[in-house]
Amino acid sequence: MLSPFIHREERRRAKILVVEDTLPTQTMLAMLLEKHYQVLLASDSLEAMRAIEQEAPDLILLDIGLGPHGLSGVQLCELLRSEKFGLPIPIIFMTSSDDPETQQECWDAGCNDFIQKPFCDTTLLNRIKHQLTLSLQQEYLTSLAYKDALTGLYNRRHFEEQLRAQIKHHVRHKHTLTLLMLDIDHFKRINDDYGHGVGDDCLAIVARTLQLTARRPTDLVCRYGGEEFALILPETDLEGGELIARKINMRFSAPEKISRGATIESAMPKVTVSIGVACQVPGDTSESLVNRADAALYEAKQNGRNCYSL
Ligand code: GH3
Ligand code: MG
Ligand code: MG
Ligand code: MG
Ligand code: MG
Repeated sequence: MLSPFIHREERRRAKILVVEDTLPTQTMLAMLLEKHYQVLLASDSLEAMRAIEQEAPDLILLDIGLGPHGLSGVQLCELLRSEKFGLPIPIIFMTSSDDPETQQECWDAGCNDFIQKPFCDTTLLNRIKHQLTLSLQQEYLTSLAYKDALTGLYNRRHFEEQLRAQIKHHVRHKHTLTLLMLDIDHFKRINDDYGHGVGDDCLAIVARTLQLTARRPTDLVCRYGGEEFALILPETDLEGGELIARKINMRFSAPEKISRGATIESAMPKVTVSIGVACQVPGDTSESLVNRADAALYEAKQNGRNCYSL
């Protein structure tokens, strides 16, 4: 059963990148695909990389032999599937080769399907459609596994995976990462006084406010549990983490002074938060870092709430 999300996505015209060095074949494919999709064309690996970075295609139709310049189709596919790029979109090879070894190389490089030339138009179109459907289903299942439905934030599973990966990355590059653990103050009272519906609305507004405060593209805001949130701030030292914590506290404690809409709405009950800030030190694991941020959060609660602690 597909979700409504998939039907909505399907209405958008998907972008297909055709990587083909033989001009007549390229033109023929473009004419066939343009009836159903947005078509991007590339004649070699360099043009293909540029199109991938600038246009974010939904699927790649890839020729094996790409002329004398740049990478072959198989090399390009390997590169796109490497850890560095990790491109998740479907790749379909097209080639006239009927050599089993060559075909095996394509599968080993990480393609999703393989079509031998000359191909039947109907089958090509249906295979593309099939791969696009699979990738939308995959995207939907991933969002179910890693996102929180109420706030739209990433969930604890994603937080834990990302924190482990980020700690490794920061150790390798000798950079600093800061973690904020945040808990809404006396949230039980909000539920008791206003009902769970209003409580849920508060959680969504808090989530949005956190996203508007930690604005770097690499910052990661997660719902850690019930009314607890976690912010991973890459390339950020303790001072930078403190600055974000102070901004968050300010947005919740003095909403009327804040412009640009990033505030708790006036009709909602007043919400404040307590925050624990911890900076990665040598030898840290994700558990030890979370424990220190948690201890700092506990201290902020002890210090009277609506504040942060280091
Ligand atoms: P403190 O300042 O010490 O953190 O007090 P508190 O009342 O926030 O702490 P406590 O942990 O006792 O209460 C958390 C409350 O959060 C209780 C729980 O019902 C509520 N809660 C957790 N998840 C949700 C949710 O998804 N929706 C709503 N409405 N409430 C939730
Ligand atoms: Mg060719
Ligand atoms: Mg709590
Ligand atoms: Mg509690
Ligand atoms: Mg609380």
